[in-house]
Amino acid sequence: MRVVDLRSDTLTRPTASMSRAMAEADVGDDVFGEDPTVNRLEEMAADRMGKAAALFVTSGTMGNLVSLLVHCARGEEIILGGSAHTYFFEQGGSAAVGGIHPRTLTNQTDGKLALADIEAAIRPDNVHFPRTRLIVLENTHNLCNGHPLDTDYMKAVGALARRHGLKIHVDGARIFNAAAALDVPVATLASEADSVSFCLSKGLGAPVGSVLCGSQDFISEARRARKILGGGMRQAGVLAAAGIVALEEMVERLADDHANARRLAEGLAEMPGVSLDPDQIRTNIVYFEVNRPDMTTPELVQRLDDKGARMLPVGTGRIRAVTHYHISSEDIEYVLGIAANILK
Ligand code: TLP
Repeated sequence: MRVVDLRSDTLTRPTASMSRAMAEADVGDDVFGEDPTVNRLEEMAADRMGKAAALFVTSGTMGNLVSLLVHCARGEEIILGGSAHTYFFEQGGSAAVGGIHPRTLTNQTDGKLALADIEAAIRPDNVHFPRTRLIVLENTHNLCNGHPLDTDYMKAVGALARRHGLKIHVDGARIFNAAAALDVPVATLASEADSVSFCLSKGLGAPVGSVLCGSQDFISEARRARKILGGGMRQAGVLAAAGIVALEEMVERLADDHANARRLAEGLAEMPGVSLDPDQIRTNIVYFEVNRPDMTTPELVQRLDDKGARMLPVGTGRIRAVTHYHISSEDIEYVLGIAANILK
């Protein structure tokens, strides 16, 4: 049976040129700093992100945790959205591993944290309180319809952070999608961030890995934090090689994923019982809800799956579909056909 799998852009398998690059990668021991392919990927990533240095890490989760461990000491506080991946989907790693206290704010529907809310959450110097150190933003925002955070917003948060002596970490798992959607260089979106992590293994299609970018001093400390978490990967050039191809060949095509997501959203929005505003879909993530007397959300997900349209139930009542480079515009029409049949 033909299956169109829209559960996540993490499902992408390496392209032919990635497989070739992995097989031919020149490698060395990266814990000694001697893997030429990892070093090249890190230089490329730092350059793209407009930062001085970068570190190849196993995953987005590790990139975020390493960053938090470097920015904050035990007992210090981070401000982040209650819908942030770092808060919601990373096992509470900041607290569990780093003793870092998360202070959550309500995300706006577009993934932003209201400036007034951030300002109000910053702790005054008082013996009762943890010290606020860091603001964590997410771009694009996974749980908020994959919404991109724009340059003006980043500048405003940057000014606020500087006023209060705070640092900014951006979970930029999909920041290249944000840059494509907003048509700005990714370095512009990252310019206010003290650190930014991005994933090679999502829309960019590499099989494994993320990169954390920041200043030289920050990355030196991050290298230590990665090691204590068991992330020193030795001949990691076999993986980094795919990451280099991802940066070279997979960034330009992200706009296709966005167009496919938009088409999917427009099609779904017309079906009876579906609630979804296609104008909210700016990148490659589509969420929708279904309110029908004849089927529950899990039943709908199962019926779609049975016919070959695979999507992800998220929380109670939401369904997520993510486009990526294995998904063609024809696949979208196929999925819409299946959904129309079930929801007619
Ligand atoms: N997100 C995954 C799941 O964990 C939900 C997905 O399928 O979308 N930041 C953001 C914004 C993410 O969406 C993810 C992964 C991560 C960090 C973590 O990356 P990994 O999975 O590489 O640890």
